[in-house]
Amino acid sequence: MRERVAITLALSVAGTAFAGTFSELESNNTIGTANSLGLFDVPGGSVVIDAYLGDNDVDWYSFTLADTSSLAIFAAFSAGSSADGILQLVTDSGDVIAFDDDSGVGFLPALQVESLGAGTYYLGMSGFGDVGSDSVDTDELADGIGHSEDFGYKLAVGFTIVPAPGAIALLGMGGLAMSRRRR
Ligand SMILES: [Ca+2]
Ligand SMILES: [Ca+2]
Ligand SMILES: [Ca+2]
Repeated sequence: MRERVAITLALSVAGTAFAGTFSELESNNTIGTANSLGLFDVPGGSVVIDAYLGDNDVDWYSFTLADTSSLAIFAAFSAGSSADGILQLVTDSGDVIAFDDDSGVGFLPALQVESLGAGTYYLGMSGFGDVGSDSVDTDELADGIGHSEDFGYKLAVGFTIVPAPGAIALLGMGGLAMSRRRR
């Protein structure tokens, strides 16, 4: 048992800022007040966000990728059953790069994005009617205005980070450099 705890700790330190559950902290209604999920580095990591979307509420989360990553996000209900959420993925400069409405359970969203470059990104969870798929490639951010959804949700966010070819080469060279240094 004690060994397992030690291994889990080692993995979380190496892989991600958060491992486990993150509880949202209001107010997080703009990208400027987004809840930070931290820095994710090789080999990636995952976090489950525990949150509530109230009337005209929008929940923004930020994360930073140390290297190119693929991202999978899946929303699930924790309270309520017929709720309709939407999800936006936004760059550091406020450009909307992905949107989903209903790819998850019921009317909840899910997103998969390949090859996100290193940098900081923002995830916005809001209610149906706030923004739509036509907000992609624009700066139209979810602001919560215009929806009357009211439900609890969990957002599972997972990253797989593969070092760029140059970085892989450097890792390989690291072993070589160490053996050389021993001479
Ligand atoms: Ca909220
Ligand atoms: Ca909020
Ligand atoms: Ca939806």
